[in-house]
Amino acid sequence: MPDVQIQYSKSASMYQLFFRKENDQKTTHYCPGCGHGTAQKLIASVIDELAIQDRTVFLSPVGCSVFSYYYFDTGNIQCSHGRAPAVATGIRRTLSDAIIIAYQGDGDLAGIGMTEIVHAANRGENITVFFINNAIYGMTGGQMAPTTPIGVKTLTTPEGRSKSRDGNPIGMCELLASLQAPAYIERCSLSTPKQVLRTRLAIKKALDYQVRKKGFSFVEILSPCPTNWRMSPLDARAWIAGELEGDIFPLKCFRDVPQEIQPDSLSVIRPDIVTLLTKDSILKTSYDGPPRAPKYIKIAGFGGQGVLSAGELVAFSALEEGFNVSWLPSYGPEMRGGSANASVICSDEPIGSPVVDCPNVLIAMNNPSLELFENSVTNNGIIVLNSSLVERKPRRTDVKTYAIPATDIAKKAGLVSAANVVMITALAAITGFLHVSTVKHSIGNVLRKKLYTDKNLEIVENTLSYLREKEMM
Ligand SMILES: Cc1ncc(C[n+]2csc(CCOP(=O)(O)OP(=O)(O)O)c2C)c(N)n1
Ligand code: SF4
Repeated sequence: MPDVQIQYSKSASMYQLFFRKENDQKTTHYCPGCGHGTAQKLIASVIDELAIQDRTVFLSPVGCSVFSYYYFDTGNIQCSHGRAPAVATGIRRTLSDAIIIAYQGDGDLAGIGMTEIVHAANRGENITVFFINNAIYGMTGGQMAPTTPIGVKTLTTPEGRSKSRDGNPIGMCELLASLQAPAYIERCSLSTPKQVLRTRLAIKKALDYQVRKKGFSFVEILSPCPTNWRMSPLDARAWIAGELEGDIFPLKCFRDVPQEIQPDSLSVIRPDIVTLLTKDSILKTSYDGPPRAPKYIKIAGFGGQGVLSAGELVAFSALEEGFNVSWLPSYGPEMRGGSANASVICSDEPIGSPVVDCPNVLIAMNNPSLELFENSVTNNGIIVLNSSLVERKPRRTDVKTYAIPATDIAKKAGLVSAANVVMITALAAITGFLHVSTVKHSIGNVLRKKLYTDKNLEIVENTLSYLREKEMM
């Protein structure tokens, strides 16, 4: 027996430790025998081989592979359900050298994301899509997917998928191959070691095409989901070989026609759009005062408190004062009563991302908002809290706190929903970063019900009286 030493090591493109869980940093969250683990291992090893780790951006989908960003030591973006090809397109247009991997399940790609994938393929975007087809919605517990074969029992088809009721399984390779633009389309499988090796070859070819700017590449990987198929890992792989690979999803290369991508379609930042986004062109006014410190503002409360409109009020006012502005709303699934927050950035410089992770201004409209965001405020930041509803003081001692009884002031004037206007007026008056006169002017732009404009203006004056009385301005 020769002296063979087998050394097991992870690809350099995967993190050596996964920081998702404190008590287990070595294993992924995938079930035993899941194809995601195998597919991701193959992708990581090809990234290593092609030496593209530093310029790879891995797009995680919604689905069982939602946590891929804990595993890939590359650029990472977590996309909304089904939207990876659209996100990939955005990155392609701005970073011409990035290697972009959209990794998607069958629910993600062939269900909710069908439009995005078809159009990205039709445009021949120079991106790579790995389509993990396990013929079921894994993450949500085993509902029928667009690719579930006829007769297969799932949570939503307990008697088996029916052709007349549910339609036929969709062959994504066949569908995309009907378009002219794609460069490479292949269907592979993880059923046997031989097929796994073939899959690696396809992954390599797809990424190599992207590196060489040969156009849109798409690899479908038939992948086991033992948990939702209710099979052992071995039986699951045998089922792929016996059932899926046959007539339903034949393994083959559907397209191999490398394209000549025009350099200007790889990165088209349109100068006219960039100019449009700068303050001068929006406002046709110019701010020529001294540089102003940017404001990263988080306004948080419950749905119905006017949190998003408060953000708009700041955004409109800041625009009027010549700032570049972004406004990003975020709300829970409930229209009313759930949590809501708005991120607003006001800056003299162009704004790269509208996300506010570490606000230097927090406006907390209720208790949970203070709990949630207090620790994210930067040193020397500001917390303006609605003391009518927030019951405690901030624990932070390195930030300045202003307690304004916003709900009470608004209620007293007969319009409880205007607590948001109280808070923004206070923010402007206390910090001076916006003129109160501008806020007053913007109220008309933001409030759709003009009826309430006068009442809100009255509330602005009441707020100013309160601040003067308390010597806060
Ligand atoms: C907008 C939206 N709709 C629906 C869901 C619920 N959802 C989460 S994952 C998923 C399907 C996942 O299936 P698939 O893409 O096949 O990935 P898998 O989990 O099998 O890897 C669905 C429908 C959601 N999170 N967001
Ligand atoms: S449910 Fe299925 S797809 Fe999801 S991790 Fe488990 S085996 Fe994989």
